[in-house]
Amino acid sequence: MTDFIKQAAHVKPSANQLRHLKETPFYAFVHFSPNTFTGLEWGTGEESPSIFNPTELDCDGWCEAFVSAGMKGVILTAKHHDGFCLWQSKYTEHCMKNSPYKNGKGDIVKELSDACRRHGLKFGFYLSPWDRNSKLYGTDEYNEYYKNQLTELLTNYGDIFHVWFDGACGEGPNGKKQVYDFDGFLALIEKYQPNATYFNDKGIIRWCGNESGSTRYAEWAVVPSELCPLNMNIQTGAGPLYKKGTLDYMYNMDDNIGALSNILYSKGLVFSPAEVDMSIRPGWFYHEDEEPHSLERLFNTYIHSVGGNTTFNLNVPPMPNGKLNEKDIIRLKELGEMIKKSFENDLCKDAEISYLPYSDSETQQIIDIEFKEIQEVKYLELHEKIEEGQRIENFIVYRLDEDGIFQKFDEGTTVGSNRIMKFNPCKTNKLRIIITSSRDVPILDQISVY
Ligand code: FUL
Repeated sequence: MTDFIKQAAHVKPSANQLRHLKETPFYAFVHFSPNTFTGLEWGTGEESPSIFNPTELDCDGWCEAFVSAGMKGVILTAKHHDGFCLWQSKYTEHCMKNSPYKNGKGDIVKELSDACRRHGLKFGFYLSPWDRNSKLYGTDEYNEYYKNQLTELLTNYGDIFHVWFDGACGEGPNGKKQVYDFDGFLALIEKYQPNATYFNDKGIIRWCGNESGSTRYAEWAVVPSELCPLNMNIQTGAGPLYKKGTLDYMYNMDDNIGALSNILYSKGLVFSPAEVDMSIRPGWFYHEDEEPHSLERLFNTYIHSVGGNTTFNLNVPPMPNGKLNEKDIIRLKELGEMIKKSFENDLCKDAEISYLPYSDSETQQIIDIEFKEIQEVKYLELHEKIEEGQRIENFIVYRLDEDGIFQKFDEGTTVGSNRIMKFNPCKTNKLRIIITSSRDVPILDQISVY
């Protein structure tokens, strides 16, 4: 048993996963397609390309708004379930070739990827495997069609940081469903963009299980391999073990996905961090009658995702004219300012930090943070040295009160790549963190207090 726990503590991220967690904790999703013009969320595939005409397309404006929120990348729906391609695909007429935009010569993927580079943002794309337009859908030829499109996107638009595979698999125009050749799709990413991560509901970057920004009470990046068979293929070469349906409860609902009780009887472990995806408005696509979510909701989601050992993919849908709505632009700016203001003054810069043993076990530890004078503390931010694996299971936070007694005032579970604790603000000159349980010697490479 102790060997198993130690093994779990040493399951490590790949270089791509590490880069993803560190360099792009927060990025934008952009849902843009004929749905933007019809008001649907799932297009039928029968929409005429002539309706897609964003006459005032402003990709630079999108990027400025994303940068103002502190985002580091953008994922564009290059093709949603309706099958319409936002670039000049050689393999279908259901694409920009037949849109009035720039007289059929437009390429939104190019315009956005170029704008991203101008604004220092990484670029990635969503390519829906489910295609309600392609007549090939439901046959082996569809997989070839999809691979051809994937190749176009992987080879014509510079570096791609993240590829987003939607798990949806509905019926195509001929009523058939498709068996996706995921191994073939992933081989193309390995070949053309070996530094890219990919999102799949059971992949290298795993779905958090909901689309509302809810996060888990404890988020482990080390989870049973049965949950993430694609990841296991890449890391160990073993065959998929997942049988659809068997693990859905744990995958979608379990609040403590990587807890010992959940991993102990697994068939192996993989490193597979979660991504939280939600939209700034109720819909994924723009609808005139919808409003952006409150700043408070977005900020809290940021704290619980970026500060909860996951990445945050926040969708901001452009309007039919190709611009972002002014209310969304303002909300993004407010969010960026709130993040900046909350985390700009790290009180640890002038503090003394000391590490003491808590017990005979080196997996338990006391960390004392002593400030030069009494400070109001609002947030604690911890980063495990995640390249060595995820270890911390539980910790407690105390503050020294006016009588010189340590009072417990918060507690946490997992830390992982980043854990932000939001406190009821309190005044103290000393904080004590006790790591009460860790799967191996805890290694923190950043401690900040704000
Ligand atoms: C889902 C899709 O069906 C939605 O339309 C949206 O794209 C969301 C991000 O993923 O599976």
